[in-house]
Amino acid sequence: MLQEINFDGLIGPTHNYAALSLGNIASQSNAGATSRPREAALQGLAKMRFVMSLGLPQGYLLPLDRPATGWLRSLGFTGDDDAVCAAAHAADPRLFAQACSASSMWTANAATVSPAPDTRDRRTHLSAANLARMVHRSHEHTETEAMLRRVFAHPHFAVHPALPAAFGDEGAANHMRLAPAHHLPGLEIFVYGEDGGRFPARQSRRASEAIARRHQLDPARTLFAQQSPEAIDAGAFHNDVVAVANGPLLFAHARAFADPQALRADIARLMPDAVWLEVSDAEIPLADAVSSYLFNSQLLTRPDGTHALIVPHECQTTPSVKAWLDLNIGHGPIARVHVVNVRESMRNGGGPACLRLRVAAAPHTIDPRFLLTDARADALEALIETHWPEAITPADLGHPDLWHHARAARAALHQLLGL
Ligand code: SUG
Repeated sequence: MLQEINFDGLIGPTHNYAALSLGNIASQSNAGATSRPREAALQGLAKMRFVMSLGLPQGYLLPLDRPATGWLRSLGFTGDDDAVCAAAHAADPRLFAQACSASSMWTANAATVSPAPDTRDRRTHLSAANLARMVHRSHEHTETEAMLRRVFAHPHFAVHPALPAAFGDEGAANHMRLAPAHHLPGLEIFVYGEDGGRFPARQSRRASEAIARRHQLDPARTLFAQQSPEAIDAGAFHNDVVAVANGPLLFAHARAFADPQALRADIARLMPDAVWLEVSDAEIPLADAVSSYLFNSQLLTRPDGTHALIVPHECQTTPSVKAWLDLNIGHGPIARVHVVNVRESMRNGGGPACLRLRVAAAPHTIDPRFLLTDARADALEALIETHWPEAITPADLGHPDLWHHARAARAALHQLLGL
């Protein structure tokens, strides 16, 4: 039986604030701040443990190899790893920061996933995302694809490489699925942006259409909706900053989509039982939705069919959001709210939903090394305590100590997991 399994990104030892993402307000406004990779990784693990405590299987994906010396070599730097890093840092500090980012932690951008009940060949299709619009993320996909092929090696899955870079694709962050339950056929909704605003639109419509074709989706049960340009301008660089779907419920800000009426009508026509829960600008101004990341919460189905919302701590400290939650939770489709602290990730624009790739799968089809147990979470915590740097300042990025630290952390992690 297919179940929801969230694959969270283990937050890597080079997590830092380099202001690499134009259009991502948190990333831009924390430029140069001191990051806390150890705390970040422990916060991420605590969230995974919490979701597991709600009765869901929990998976994880590993941090990518950073500094990305292979990528730097492809850009002409030569020598051993330290020589490559030193030369790149001296020649172009921003480029070097783009090689150091731990941005693969946001696994909602690792791939788009179409579960088996929606696809013609009844396999679950995953397409690695090219993340082509942001330089620091554009080189994630090769290693991500290799990891996906390992985790989802069972013949039940079809893993596809990233699309050509001409068509920006950001993975599950711009994709939603509505279905009566995870194991039943659903409606897949691809949300794309159009350029022309003050920030780049990361997801192109052609990329979304290509993914739908590759995943063998039924065109009659596939929708393409445009992100509202004003949401992108307000900092919703991914649709999942202002909308989230789970089961038959779509929870979104009123200004998330360019034409919400049309989308709502299409959904009602194709899935009359779908529930559209919209929050108006009067209840929560768009700017508060973006700064609190209310819609970047994890929406989970509880055993009784009601929904639980896992919100970042910032929702409690944003008055309009707190008031909305106090008034609405327990009096509508969302029965419960749970608060998690993912502050280190939030400061780079990544909330609870950014940190997870949702896959509907049977746990026995997953490589067990990528599924969390309490014992493995204990072991990972101990490893992080020993090997993850406590703090990284911008100057630290150029220091060989950090590169060595990151390599040692990765080797220890691979050894722990038997990889
Ligand atoms: O791509 N931040 C990520 C945040 C991704 C959030 N994911 C989803 N919404 N699904 C991004 O903008 C910032 C890195 C820096 O500035 O150092 C960063 O990459």
